[in-house]
Amino acid sequence: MTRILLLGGTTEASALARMLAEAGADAVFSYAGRTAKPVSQPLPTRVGGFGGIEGLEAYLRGEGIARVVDATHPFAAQMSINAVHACEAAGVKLCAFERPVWQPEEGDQWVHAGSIEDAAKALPDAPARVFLAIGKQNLALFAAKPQHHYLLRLVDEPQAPLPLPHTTVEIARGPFDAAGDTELMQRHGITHVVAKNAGGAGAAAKLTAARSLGLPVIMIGRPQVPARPVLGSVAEVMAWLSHPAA
Ligand code: 3Y8
Ligand code: NAP
Repeated sequence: MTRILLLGGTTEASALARMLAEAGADAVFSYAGRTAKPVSQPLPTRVGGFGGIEGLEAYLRGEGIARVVDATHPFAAQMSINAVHACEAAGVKLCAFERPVWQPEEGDQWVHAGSIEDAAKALPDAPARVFLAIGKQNLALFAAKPQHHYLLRLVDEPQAPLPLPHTTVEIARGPFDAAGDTELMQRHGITHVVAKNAGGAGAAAKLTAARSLGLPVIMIGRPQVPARPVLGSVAEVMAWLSHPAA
């Protein structure tokens, strides 16, 4: 039986986990341990980093992993980089399970930012009310623009003081819906949205809300990751897993 490591943390990873569990696959689900109580999965689950490329290679060898599916978020670039190198070193086949980038639609007012730093620079100088929907890890980059009021949506209550002086914190895990995000943005008088081009359905609600409210979105492009086979659906990944030569 081919032993599979599923690098998770996204809606796609959870959908694949359900399919693998139903198929009785010998698979392990992996979380980084970023959140206090991650959603439970129908597969044996490990939580926490592996210890860099070497740690992941040792894990692959020690656990007899034959296939790795990288279904992490497109902004989890370090994990994806490590997976490419560790799988190469351990002679394990790897594929990525990734959702396509969001494309602007009729009525969208997107300002493209090449990085999270560029997104902070793209905000106006005059005080604004910004829905900063990028999570918690990169907030310090926006301390360069302290004059704005920031609406933050976080998975867990912040444990440390936030690096921004004017904030409102909304604790929510997602996936989100357009009606809820429209109401949230109206209630807070939002004038700008900052988003990562995550793709997928779980975080797209704020884009629909921004469109209906006629608000600009500063859209952060994805970081570069090394080339590896990329599949776009659970069915394609299941087929890849069942073909020894793939
Ligand atoms: C720990 C697992 C599932 C997966 C659900 C998806 C959808 C809801 C939308 C907004 C944007 C954001 C953030 C977001 C979404 C899904 C998906 C997705 C964005 C959980 C989860 C883990 C994480 C980590 C967390 C990050 C943060 C990013 C919040 C679980 C809920 C902003 C990304 O507090 C922290 O340190 C949070 C860190 C990485 C980005 C950041 O830099 O702060 N996700 N999110 C995973 C692990 O430990 O390995 O707790 O249950 C998973 C999901 N978050 O199973 O249905 O698939 O994208 N997650 C972004 O897209 O911009 C919220 O608010 O609109
Ligand atoms: P990252 O910056 O790419 O990775 C940093 C380190 O975290 C990795 O080197 C690895 O540690 C560990 N790690 C990351 N994902 C892991 C996983 N699934 N299993 C085990 N270890 C993991 O990652 P991140 O952006 O912090 O994302 C962390 C998790 O949140 C991932 O599961 C990702 O799918 C999920 N997520 C991230 C975002 C986002 O915006 N970044 C959005 C939604 C969900 P070692 O080097 O020690 O192995």
